[in-house]
Amino acid sequence: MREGRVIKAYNSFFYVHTAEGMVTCKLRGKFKQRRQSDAVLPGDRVMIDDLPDGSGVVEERLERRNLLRRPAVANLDQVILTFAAAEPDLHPLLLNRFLVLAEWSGIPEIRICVNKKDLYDGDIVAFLADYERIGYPVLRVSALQNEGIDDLRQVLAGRVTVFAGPSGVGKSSLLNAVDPSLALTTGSVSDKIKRGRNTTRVAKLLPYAGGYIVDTPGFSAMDLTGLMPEKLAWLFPEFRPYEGKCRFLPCSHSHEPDCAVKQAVESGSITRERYDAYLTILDDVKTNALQQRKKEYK
Ligand SMILES: Nc1nc2c(ncn2[C@@H]2O[C@H](COP(=O)(O)OP(=O)(O)OP(=O)(O)O)[C@@H](O)[C@H]2O)c(=O)[nH]1
Ligand SMILES: [Mg+2]
Ligand SMILES: [Zn+2]
Repeated sequence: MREGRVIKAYNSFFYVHTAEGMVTCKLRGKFKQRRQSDAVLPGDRVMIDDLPDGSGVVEERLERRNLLRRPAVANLDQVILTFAAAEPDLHPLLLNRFLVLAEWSGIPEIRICVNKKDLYDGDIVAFLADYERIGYPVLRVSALQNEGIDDLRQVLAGRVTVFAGPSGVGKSSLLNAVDPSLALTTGSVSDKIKRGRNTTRVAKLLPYAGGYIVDTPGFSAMDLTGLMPEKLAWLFPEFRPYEGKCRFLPCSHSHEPDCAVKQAVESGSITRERYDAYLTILDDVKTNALQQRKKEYK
């Protein structure tokens, strides 16, 4: 047996990248007893057996470090949340939903990348300085003018990175700028709206500089189904120092008096924007949890 990494799943074939090259594999029967759709995913590290015809069989899946659910990709080192300075505009609430999703997925490094710098005069989205202070590095780039692309190459080398963000922000364009041989399909925003679908559809790992890149289809609705409301505050890293310091325990940091998080908002150590995003997302997550329970009750 030898080790490899699944870079793409298509029909019932799994394309496994090994030290000796690419092997097209089928899954061993035992995987089919589980729900096959998530038994083995792109990004999974697997043990394969070679068959005489040059194809292979996936015998084992090694332990997963983390999992992004939509699109499903395992074992990521970092996520680059990509937005545009304009067309489409960057909305803080959307950014915050992506940040929560990335934190929840357990991806160790989270970066923000603002593309289409060329469409924006002056200080590119100054409010992002607040996010840098929290610990999310921000890259300001333009795929069109080839600006900041070297910085991007540097953070991609040797790591498994997923690009996520709304449709039309230029994720595929940026990756083509990083490495033209990737030759990803891009499209104009208006074309996409007309066709009602995204340009990028299946998640696959693209080998790049000793690591891998995953281009994902843009999505606008973040799926936080299954997230427990009481877990949400932990997904805001700058709230963590106040954990356990409120008068009421547990505290949802919304209506309770003597709340350490609310005091931090008053004193300015937590921004109003992040706190408001927290309250909005908390409401959504509570509604989700309630609907989930109703479903189970039926
Ligand atoms: N002005 C400007 N336009 C850009 C830039 N980067 C990409 N675009 C344009 O933005 C549109 C969308 O680009 P894509 O790369 O397809 O966007 P995407 O994020 O991959 O979209 P999905 O695959 O649907 O999620 C295309 O028309 C690109 O030409 C940029 O830096 N500046
Ligand atoms: Mg794309
Ligand atoms: Zn509190």
